[in-house]
Amino acid sequence: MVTREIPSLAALCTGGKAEMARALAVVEQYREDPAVIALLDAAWQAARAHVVGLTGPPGVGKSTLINALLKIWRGQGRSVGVIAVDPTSRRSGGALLGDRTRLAADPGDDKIFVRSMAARDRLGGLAALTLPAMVLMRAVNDVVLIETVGVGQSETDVANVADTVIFCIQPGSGDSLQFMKAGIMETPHIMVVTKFDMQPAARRARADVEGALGLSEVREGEWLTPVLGLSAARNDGIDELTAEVDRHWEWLARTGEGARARERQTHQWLEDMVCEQFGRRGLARARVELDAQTVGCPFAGRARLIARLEK
Ligand SMILES: Nc1nc2c(ncn2[C@@H]2O[C@H](COP(=O)(O)OP(=O)(O)OP(=O)(O)O)[C@@H](O)[C@H]2O)c(=O)[nH]1
Ligand SMILES: [Mg+2]
Repeated sequence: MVTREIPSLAALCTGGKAEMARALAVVEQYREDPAVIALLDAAWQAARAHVVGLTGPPGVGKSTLINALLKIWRGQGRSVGVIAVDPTSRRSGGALLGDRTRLAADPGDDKIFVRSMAARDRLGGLAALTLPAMVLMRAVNDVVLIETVGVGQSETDVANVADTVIFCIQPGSGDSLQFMKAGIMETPHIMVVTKFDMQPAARRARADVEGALGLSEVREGEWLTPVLGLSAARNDGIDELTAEVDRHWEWLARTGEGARARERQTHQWLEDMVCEQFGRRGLARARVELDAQTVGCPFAGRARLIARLEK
């Protein structure tokens, strides 16, 4: 049991890792508490971090890459929150902190906060706590990194919570590429071919990805997905990746697409939630309100919607 004392946003911003851990525990346990909802909406409005999603099949090198990214971001003085969504938890019944992430983060560094969480059926695979955790970490850190594993559904999920989606592909594996070609997967903002020290398979993989991306039409003013090759194990090409991540963030701000995308995401999240709990008919009943709830206070809006639909 965690104490029900709900931290304020100010306390969260100054309280370091201990306060964040406590806040996440409280949010998880007392999700429908009005004070929790108020905290989440306050954090929502205080959004400051760039939310980066990192996804790719098992073993592609995500954890190794995250370690390399953390080194660079910390070197730049940025604080980073990491959320690792663990797909194996369905069997084991719960994710242990860092049990799959294997991050080499210095535990004494108060500017790196890592939280691993179980993927449940909620939100189509993303952990039910992922969105609230992201919102809290986004109000406190400079960068929030969300790692998900898999091919297909989880890419779509992470695209729904991240500003920038990085998709990792492994030399010699054609699977993920098939999803892209078939249009099952949304085009990520940055494509990365990992283990680029594995020549020539890595070069071939990059050429394949470039070929697959060439199939989709790019319109004037749209973001052109770069395809990078890097070796996280050799710390080679990571600077180029962080530069592209920053470039995408600037593009989102410059074009206004960042704010529009966040609004679409909120709408989608509320819609998924209503549909999951109340079905298509519930969704039809909630449609008008849903549109009004997408801005401002989505957590309070969600609670109001649920209360009304349960009547
Ligand atoms: N040659 C080479 N091997 C790498 C590189 N990066 C990671 N690996 C190896 O690939 C394997 C998987 O790396 P991880 O970073 O654990 O991959 P992951 O995507 O986090 O894996 P899961 O968490 O199981 O999904 C390990 O044996 C790494 O040592 C790289 O740049 N080059
Ligand atoms: Mg991993």
